[in-house]
Amino acid sequence: MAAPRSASTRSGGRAAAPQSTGDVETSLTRAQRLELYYFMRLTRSLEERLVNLYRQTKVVGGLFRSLGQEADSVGSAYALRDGDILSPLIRNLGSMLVKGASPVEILKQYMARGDSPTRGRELNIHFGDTVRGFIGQISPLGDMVPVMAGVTLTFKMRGETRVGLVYVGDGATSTGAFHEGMNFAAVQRCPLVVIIENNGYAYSTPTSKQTAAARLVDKAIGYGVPGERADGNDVIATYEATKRAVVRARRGEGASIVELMTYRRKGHAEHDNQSYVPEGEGERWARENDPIDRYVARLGAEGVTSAELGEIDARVQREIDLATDAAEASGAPEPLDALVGIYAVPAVEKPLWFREGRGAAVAVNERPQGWGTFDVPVTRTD
Ligand SMILES: Cc1ncc(C[n+]2csc(CCOP(=O)(O)OP(=O)(O)O)c2C)c(N)n1
Ligand SMILES: [Mg+2]
Repeated sequence: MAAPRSASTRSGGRAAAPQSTGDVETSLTRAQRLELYYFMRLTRSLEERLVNLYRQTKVVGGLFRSLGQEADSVGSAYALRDGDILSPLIRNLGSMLVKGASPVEILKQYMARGDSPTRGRELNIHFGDTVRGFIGQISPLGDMVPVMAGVTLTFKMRGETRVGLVYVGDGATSTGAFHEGMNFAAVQRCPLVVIIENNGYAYSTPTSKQTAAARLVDKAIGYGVPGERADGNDVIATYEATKRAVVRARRGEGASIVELMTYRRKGHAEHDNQSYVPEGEGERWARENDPIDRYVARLGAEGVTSAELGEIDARVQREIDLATDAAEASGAPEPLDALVGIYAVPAVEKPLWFREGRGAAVAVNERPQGWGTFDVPVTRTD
């Protein structure tokens, strides 16, 4: 049965879910349909703000856009409920917003501020929150599949009805890690939904040049799990396909693959000029298959007025402006922050056996006192 969404995780709360009528509940209330629009618009506008900040050199690190893929992130994450865990990738800002990440923490994180989630110590996209249910991603492609197989095996062993969802790109499906994690999740019947975001490219490599499989969803057959392919630029179709897989997982029916067909309209990151993309391809997708334009047309046909959508747009702009002001006003990290929240305090750790009696190398060579990164007095033993 679909649980009501908690109102606790974000400003304005979450729209209440419809009551389940039994089997797989995929229908959405009007408020929820508007909320999907809000999250897609928020994703796009927040990324546009990040591009402005990037061009002012205020973003630390690269910037990966999900332009044209907002429906796949938002629609799939929306199929989860509180307590479920989602493992995002570089193009899943929308999924993180659905799971409760706020614009201000995202802007602070991208600007590497001292009061950002990782205090400026990690790559801008590498942060998570296990309470709200999105875990920090790591860069090696495919590696989050075995990690999430483990996370969801824990749910199963504890007898919890929680579900995990992991995103992989078309490129990541060709890694060994994807195969091992997928096979493990399948045979252990882990409550895991594996979303393949097929956006046509892995960096500069078109999908047809990195795999001979015509349909990535067909890989599900080899793993012995259900697979479904959906239009990733249709937020409702994405939500419904993911929801079916989530419900199966929650019922104890194990892992599934959902392939979402979409298109990466920008380069791999902001620095990539897409010289390898055939002329006019991106423009055609923008013109004919923009997920937000398509959804606006659909909502219009369902009786949502442009004034209602305009109100949501204005709310999104207000939230992003306030968040930008707060992020700009917060300061750079303090050097000592580098030593907070780590597993060991190097200066007071017992030296490794082969260094015993010789003093820790860090005390001798690597961290002169003048750097000011120690708050613990260092005692030389030699
Ligand atoms: C194992 C591994 N190989 C290569 C890379 C470098 N790399 C980072 S993103 C990327 C392309 C990923 O393509 P895809 O999986 O289709 O995801 P998309 O960027 O299209 O969302 C590559 C090759 C990496 N991070 N990890
Ligand atoms: Mg790709």
